[in-house]
Amino acid sequence: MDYLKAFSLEGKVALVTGGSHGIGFAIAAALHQAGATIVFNSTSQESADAGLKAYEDMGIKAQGYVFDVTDEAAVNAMVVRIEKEVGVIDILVNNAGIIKRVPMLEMSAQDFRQVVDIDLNGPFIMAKAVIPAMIRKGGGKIINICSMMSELGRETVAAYAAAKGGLKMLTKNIASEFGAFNIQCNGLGPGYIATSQTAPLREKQPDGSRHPFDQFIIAKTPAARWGNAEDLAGPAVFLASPASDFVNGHILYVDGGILAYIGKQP
Ligand code: NAP
Ligand code: GCO
Repeated sequence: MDYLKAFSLEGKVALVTGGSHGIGFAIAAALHQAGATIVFNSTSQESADAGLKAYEDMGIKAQGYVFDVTDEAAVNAMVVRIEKEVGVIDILVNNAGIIKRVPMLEMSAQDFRQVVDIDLNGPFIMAKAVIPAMIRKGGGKIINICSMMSELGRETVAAYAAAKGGLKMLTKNIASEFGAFNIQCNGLGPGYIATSQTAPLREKQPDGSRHPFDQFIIAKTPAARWGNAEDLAGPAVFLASPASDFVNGHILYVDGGILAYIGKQP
């Protein structure tokens, strides 16, 4: 068997939600390099246009669509439109997500619901929309972007941890329910990655020193560095490709070793 060919995505259509920048963009760029046609969505035309420009600057002809992953009617309509304009979605990367860092006793139920809606209900709605055509086509790949918070908690991220913990179990359930249709659903669990989402945790202090949380993560990570979005590229290509056809319901943590390590003695 030509093992390298097993990583090819030639002829595949990949939809990456929230793919205009950050982790989604890096994953989409890697899937394109492996041969996939890239489709992504944003919450605004402005962000979609910025994403299209960024893809173009990399020589990638992507297709951008504007819709909210929590809006089931819009998602269903957009999936039909993408199938008409681009083709059946072979690979879905549920990347879109938000975080609200608020102490639990100060967090409103509305804010809690919004995080869970986008980070957990969104992936459910997206998967439900693409699975029927995957079944008709004979299979597909779903990659849910989980988190360290799929396994661990910390102060101020109750909603996010609940959502990402739920996303881990949704991943296992989709794998269980649709494995017989040659659909593999796995999770990617990034560690602490330097994107706009974590920028507040890395802000320099007024005296020019590193943010305390920045120092904490460096001490907690055997690799002694924050991850880059590009660190997720190879694992994403693996989970999107035939190379992982017998991998199902697995959460692949790409965390520099955080989950394995008690942390450096201060
Ligand atoms: P980011 O830069 O904030 O990007 C988030 C993306 O999600 C944006 O493109 C945004 O779209 C999109 N989005 C948000 N709400 C949406 C909605 N309702 N409908 C459609 N799209 C929506 O974050 P990131 O750091 O790249 O994170 C991407 C994913 O990785 C998230 O699920 C996050 O939880 C997860 N993650 C991040 C880290 C990390 O350390 N950064 C670690 C583990 C997991 P717009 O383009 O319209 O803004
Ligand atoms: C936080 C961070 C984390 C990362 C990521 C870790 O506030 O703790 O935002 O949640 O974003 O999810 O895997």
